[in-house]
Amino acid sequence: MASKQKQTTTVTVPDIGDFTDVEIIEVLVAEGDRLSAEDPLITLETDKAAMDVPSPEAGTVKKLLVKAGDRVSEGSPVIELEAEAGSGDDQSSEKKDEAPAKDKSAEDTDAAVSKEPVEQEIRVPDIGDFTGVEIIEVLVAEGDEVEAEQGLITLETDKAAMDVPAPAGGKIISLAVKQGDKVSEGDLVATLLVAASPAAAKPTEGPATAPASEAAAPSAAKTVAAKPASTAQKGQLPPIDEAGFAKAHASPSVRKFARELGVDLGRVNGSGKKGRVTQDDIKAFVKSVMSGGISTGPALPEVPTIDFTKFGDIERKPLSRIKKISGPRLQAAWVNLPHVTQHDLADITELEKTRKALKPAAEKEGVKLTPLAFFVKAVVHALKEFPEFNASLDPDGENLIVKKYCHMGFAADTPGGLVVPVIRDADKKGVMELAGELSGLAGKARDGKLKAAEMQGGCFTISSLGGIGGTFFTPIINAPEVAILGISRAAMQPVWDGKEFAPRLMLPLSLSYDHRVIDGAAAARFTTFLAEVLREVRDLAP
Ligand code: CAO
Repeated sequence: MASKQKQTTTVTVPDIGDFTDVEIIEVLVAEGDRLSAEDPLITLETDKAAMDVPSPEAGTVKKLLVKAGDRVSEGSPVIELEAEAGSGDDQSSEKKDEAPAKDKSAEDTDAAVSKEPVEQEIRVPDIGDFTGVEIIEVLVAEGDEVEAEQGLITLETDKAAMDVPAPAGGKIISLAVKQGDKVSEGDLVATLLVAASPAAAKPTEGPATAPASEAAAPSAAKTVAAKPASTAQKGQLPPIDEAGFAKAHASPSVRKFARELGVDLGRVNGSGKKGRVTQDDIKAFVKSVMSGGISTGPALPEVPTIDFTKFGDIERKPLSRIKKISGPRLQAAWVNLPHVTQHDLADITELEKTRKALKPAAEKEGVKLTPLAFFVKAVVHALKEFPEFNASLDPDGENLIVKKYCHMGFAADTPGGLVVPVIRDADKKGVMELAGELSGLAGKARDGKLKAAEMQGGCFTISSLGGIGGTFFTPIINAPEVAILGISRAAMQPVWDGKEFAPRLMLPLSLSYDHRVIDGAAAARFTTFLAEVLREVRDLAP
């Protein structure tokens, strides 16, 4: 045994992706604390994620080099750690020895499986409630060598197309179907001569949950139900939702572990301090999914992957960082919230006169008074009148969380993509102050200088394309908000006043709302009220 010798090392912030200057929201240790390897030291929070920095080895905290509120980047010192060199080394070498030993035994188990090629009948797997489903394409021919998971036939229902893949690598010795045939679960597709490789032999091992009779069946001529490639199965891990993964509270090593297993961290309940996800939580999650204990819901049908180079020259341009972050969020909102959009027109003829009259005075104050400031103020009034629009649904869908504050988000178009700065306490501000904040935040957004806090806490979002053009559109709700107002370009229109057509400046409004929370009647009342406030320039004083 090595003699225990004290050794002081400085623990620094590891690679935390593209983030710099990240705030420490919590320091989890104190000087003198004894730590085990992987114990969390500090929690960092970006606008996208909270993450812990763990101790790389066991030891005692000799000196704390940071405090809550400090900002750090990769390489910033966190603590001085007095490690016991002997014990630390022993531990890591033990760990190193352990892993390969496990791999080795796994290989040995695989290698011990039968060396004889075996015939497998491949049958149509569980395809839900569908029967008599048409085979629109046969992707292989008799005599073809196929790899595990390679598609054999494509089925098409009125809802989805799906492939039936080979459960193992091998040679197709006979095909039982042809294009145009109609098949149901259990129908024979093909017979496969499975090569005697460990991978090919895997199905004969049987999953732990397989019925005893199946697990004990002889390996020759075994019937295997293949999995359709594009439908979700019980016992199949759900795809990773990047936004949820990024937000999950876990250390870098746990994140890495989750990635290796393909686990969506956002779905795992953390049992650690403050809900931190641990390696054991991930293992428990995987076990639970595999045994069918956690339902992962149906997978979305996939968009076909196309090799565009077959049709002409292409250029591959990476998406901006903002687009990579906002894309999954927009998609999550689109697929999780039942959107309905209510359209209306508001007469802003008088409002525009008021704005034009006030504009020179505003300019003297250095403020650009655009119509948007009035729209924000009018929406604030509508939110006060209809508080269920200033709310979010509980994640379990049981309660509505109505907010007593009113922070207004607005979509801003920037060279990097769409961002949503938030005006705090918009209900406590006049039109002139709102105009100042709008242009200040929009300028910062365009320069990429918005702070995370300036994009958080929004209650409702306005997306104005009025400066650009268009009539109506369907904005996507900035979930977990429950509604968003899209505003298009105002235009002069002839409006019947009871006696004649009068030229009026009409503003197109498009209110998308979460139909789980808001009824159509409430949405129509909201836009009608909003149009009235705008028409009468009611309570819109500067
Ligand atoms: N109708 C007619 N004219 C309008 C208008 C409307 N609804 N809204 C703005 N305008 C006019 C303004 O009056 C201004 O003209 P003047 O200079 O003559 O006064 C001009 O259009 C330009 O306004 P702006 O765009 O500079 O300022 P804004 O306050 O209206 O908007 C901001 C600021 C940040 C919202 C805007 O620049 C922006 O980024 N819009 C895009 C938002 C977006 O991408 N939404 C889609 C998201 S997907 O849901």
